This record gives sequence, structure tokens and C-alpha cells, in this order.
Amino acid sequence: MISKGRILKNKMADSGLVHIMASHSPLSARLAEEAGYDGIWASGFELSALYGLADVSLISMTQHLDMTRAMAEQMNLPIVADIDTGFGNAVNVVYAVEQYERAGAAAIVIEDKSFPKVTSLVADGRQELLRIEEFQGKIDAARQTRKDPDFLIIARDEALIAGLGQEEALTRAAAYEEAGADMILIHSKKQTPEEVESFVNAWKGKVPIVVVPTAYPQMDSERILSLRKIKMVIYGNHALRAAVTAMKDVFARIKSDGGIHEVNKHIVPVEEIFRLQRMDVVKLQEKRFLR
Ligand code: SPV
Ligand code: MG
Repeated sequence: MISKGRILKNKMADSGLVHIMASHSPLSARLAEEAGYDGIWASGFELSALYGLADVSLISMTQHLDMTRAMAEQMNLPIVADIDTGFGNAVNVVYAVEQYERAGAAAIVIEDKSFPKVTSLVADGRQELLRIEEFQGKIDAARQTRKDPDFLIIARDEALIAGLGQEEALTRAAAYEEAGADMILIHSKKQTPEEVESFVNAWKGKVPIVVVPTAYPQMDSERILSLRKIKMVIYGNHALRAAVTAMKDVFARIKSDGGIHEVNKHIVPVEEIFRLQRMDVVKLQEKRFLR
């Protein structure tokens, strides 16, 4: 059977750019699959927010792993698992890679921050990075642990997020490639794409780049493709923000309308939820087995 990592690699080779949608639940992952995305971003930020918590290493590996496994069980897209710092040192990374590969992930993204990390896009966030050699050890640990050679190890370079500049970001990316990373995720919180575009243009390495253009939405697919070195774009938190927008709107309207009679026309009928829950399968099972 062809592995999820291989499927993701094939998609990258065929289309030149894969579009990965963030999810925080099997339901949102199923919706992303139906919408035609190439894969799912098992986002730490979204899952933290779902628990009402900041994305600062508060949720455990077990919580994130359970959600990754639940998503893998309910839809077929490859999952790019956001394992933050790897939940500790290189020894923790060995355990995490064993677990995420077994749970059905196609790839992991591991970032070069120290544990506990601070979410990347927050203004004035405390961003502390590991020594390069220490992070190389984590990449090596991931590489030597994976069973499937197509299970992708994506090294996330946070030098721009930490305000250390392009030279440091390039030095780190080259060191991570040398340690065996399959791709480099370069993250930026600048509100325009120039910082990332400049990095990509200066990148001389062989491995392709991943971007998360949340902070600089002007960077659309056309602009990404024109740079020629980016093979994956992650839509980092749009599932969660869309859900929050919709819930705020509906909650307010029910109050102001004095009932559910108005919003009822604007939200999906309960039958749509039955469909997403595969209620039709349950009915067939009842017919076959309830005697
Ligand atoms: C996440 O979605 O968990 C990410 C992306 O890591 S970001 O929040 O932009 O750092
Ligand atoms: Mg994250």
C-alpha cells in the first residue's frame, strides 16, 4: 500500500504546489477533504484555541496525537502534523516520531524554538531559539526514527520570527538541510510578503520551502509559484477563525431575533450534519445486524 508520505510527495511532484488546510477536528478535516485540499495541517494553534488555551506548549503531545489519529481515521488526506518543538529534547523527538508515524501522519513539522515555545504571530512574543547543533540533533533523531523513508521531516526555521534577520535564517536553513530535513518551513510575521520572498530568492539549498502566509495574505498561489522554490502552502488558522466568525454571528442573531427562526434559514440543516456523521452507514448497519 502506498504511504501517506508518498501520496503527499507525489502530489507535490505532480502539481508543483500542495495546499494544506488547518484542521482541529475530524469534522473540519473532512470538510477540507470535501473542499478539495491536498492535505491537512494538524495545527497546534487551532487545537490549543479549541481548549481555550494559548499556543504556548500547554496542550500535551497526547492531546495533539489523539486528535491527529482521530483525523487520520475519518478522512484520507495526508496529515502534516505540527509537533511544535518535539515536546522536549531529541529523545522526546524519537518518541514523537514513532507515535505520529504510527498514528497515520504523512509528515511532521518541528520548530527550532526552545521548549516551552511561544506562539509565533503574537506581537512582542518571547522567541527563544535552540542552538543550531541541538536542533540538528532533533532533525537527525527524527530522520533515524522514521520507518517510512517518505515520511516527511519538515524543519521550521523561526529566525525571522525571532527577529534575527535573513542571514541567520539562511544559515539555520542550510544547517537543517545538512542534518537531513526534507523541507524547510520559513515563517514570518511581517504584514507583507517581502521578508519571505527575499529569503526564498536567497535560498541556495536543494530542499523545497514551505510557507504559512497568515500574516501576509497578499501572497497568493500565483505569487508563491512565481518564486519557484515553494512546494507547500499551509493555511494556518482559517478553519478556526471561520468557525469563530460564524459562531459569533449566529449566537448574536439568535439573541437579537428573540429565537432561532431567522438563523435557521442561514445555517446548514441538521441533515447535513447527519451526512457528515455518516448516519447513512449507521442505518445500513442497523438493517444488517439488529435482529
Ligand atoms: C499552527 O497553526 O499551530 C502554527 C502556525 O504553528 S502559526 O500559528 O502561525 O505559528
Ligand atoms: Mg503551531
